[in-house]
This record gives sequence, structure tokens and C-alpha cells, in this order.
Amino acid sequence: MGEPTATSTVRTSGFTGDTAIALADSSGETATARMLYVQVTSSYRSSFGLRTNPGLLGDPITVTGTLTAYFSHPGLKSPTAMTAGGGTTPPTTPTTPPPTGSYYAAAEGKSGEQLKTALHTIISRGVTTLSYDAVWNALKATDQDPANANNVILLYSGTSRAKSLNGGNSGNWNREHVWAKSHGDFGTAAGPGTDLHHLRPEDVGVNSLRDNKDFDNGGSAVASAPGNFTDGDSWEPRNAVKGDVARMIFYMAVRYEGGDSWPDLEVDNATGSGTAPRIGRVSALLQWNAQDPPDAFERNRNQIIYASYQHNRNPFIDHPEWASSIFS
Ligand SMILES: [Ca+2]
Ligand SMILES: [Ca+2]
Repeated sequence: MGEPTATSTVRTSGFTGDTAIALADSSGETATARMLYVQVTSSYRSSFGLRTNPGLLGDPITVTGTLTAYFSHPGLKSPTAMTAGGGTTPPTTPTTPPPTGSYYAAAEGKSGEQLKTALHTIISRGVTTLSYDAVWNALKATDQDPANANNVILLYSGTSRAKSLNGGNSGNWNREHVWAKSHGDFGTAAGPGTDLHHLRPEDVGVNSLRDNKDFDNGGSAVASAPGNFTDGDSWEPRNAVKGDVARMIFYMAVRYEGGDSWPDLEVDNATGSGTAPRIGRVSALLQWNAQDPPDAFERNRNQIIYASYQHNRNPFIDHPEWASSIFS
């Protein structure tokens, strides 16, 4: 499609470099949100760089590699192969069927607001709520380091830290509310403030840096949590948990619809909404949901919460495609 120059800017003529190209499923695509930005490493530049080969614009190309963020946009860096011509079929991401076949039966065939309503009913039925104190031990199970059963993985910093170091002091980990509790002011009584689907272990210092900021791309690098960025009113988590964060926020917006005296939590497309029961920015969250699909760790924690604690699921981990149906 052209030469990406920024998150939402792709140059389609007058190419100035050979280092990056933007791909799309069809040569008529104009929306950068439906493009993949690919880094062209030095060995491929003479063959595929657009400054050297402007005539390749619109031609099919097959690129092999691992999806990651590039220009803060869904992308692929350090490709392991680039060849001219299209593949026979696009690589498909294996979709994991929900472990409980009937759990989502009432949502089947629905979309948009109807889907949201159906999912709200499904995930609000038969829920066990935890005390805030019980959250400590639950997180030691849901977020256990797969490589070390004595540790938990901290959400933003990615650090593996001893379960026994839970607490409120420097060097401890504590209970991060991914949906910041001031956004709706729901506190830590049994309810949204103790809902394991958005609670994660985090370093005390990193937790206070994230504070109650909304989520969005951009800002300065966070020295104590590599890969995270922040500015005055937003936080960008590291790439490996961008989708996790988005799906936790989407869950909260569907789970809490104003019943049981809790606020109606909703996503919006802003940052800095203060104490309103809102969190943004939905455009970044949808992008993150697409670029960081659920992995084994995230699916495992959803299953543990369902089987052992709350008995409800995060539908967006089982069906990440539902996010755009409801929130686009
Ligand atoms: Ca992830
Ligand atoms: Ca809601």
C-alpha cells in the first residue's frame, strides 16, 4: 500500500525510504487501521523497498515473521522471509473454542448492542464475589509464573516476583485495578473493585506511576517498566499485555451496566475523564485487542477464575472478535 511514516500515515507516492512497507488484504485499501506495517530489514531493501522499487506498489507480497507493534501500529519486525507474490491462503490464527460449549449459547448470532446485552446476562449470572483480602491468594493462582510456581508475573513490568512479596512497600507487589477504581469510584468492597477479571499483580511503584490514567498510545518510556509509556493522562502497556488490558476493560464495560448499585462502566474515546465511570481510549484498545491476541497465560487465567473463583468468564478472551462488534 505504501511506506508507513507514522501510526496512521502511509505515503503512497514520492517514497523516501526502503525500510518499511504497509500491506493490506486488497490493493484498494485506504484505511491504515486495516494495514500491517512491515519492517524491511537490510537484506530485503534492494528487492522490496519502495524508494528503490516504486513500481511494486499494489503488487502482492508474502512476508513471514512474528506479529508485533511497529510505529505503534499492528506490524511485523525482522521478517524471516519476504517473497514476491501472494500466498495461497492467508495464515489463519487458530481460534480456541470456549471450553464450555453452552456458556455463550444465548449470544450466538448476535452483534452490537444485542450481543452486549446477551453477554452481560451470561457473565453476571451465578457470580461469586470475593472480598478484597481474598484477592491476594486468588492472584497467586491466576497469575502464577508458568516457569516458577513460587512467583507471580507482574502485569506491566513483566517481572517474575515471589508470591510472598505481596504488600504495600517498595519492592512488593500489590493489587492493580486495571479499570482504575476512581473511574466510577467503586472502591474495594466486593464487586467491581474485587473482580479478578481486571485485577493483576503489579510492582507497588509501577502501580502508583500508572495511577488512574486512561489507556492510550504514546508518552515517555517508563524506566521501571520497560516497554511501557506514559504521559500526563494516559498509559501505554508493553506490547505483550496490550490485548490483555483491552480485553479486561471491555469485560468491565459489559459486566457492569448499572445494576446492583454499581456504576455503569463504559469505554469512551477520550483520556482524562476524571472520576466519571469511563475509560478510554477505545480506538487504542481495539487496536491492541487485534495486535495482541489471547495467549495461553491469559486463557489459563480466565479458566481459573471461571472454574475456581467467580464462575464467570471474560468473553473477549474466548471471542476477541466480539470486541469490535460491540465497541467499534
Ligand atoms: Ca497478551
Ligand atoms: Ca457498562
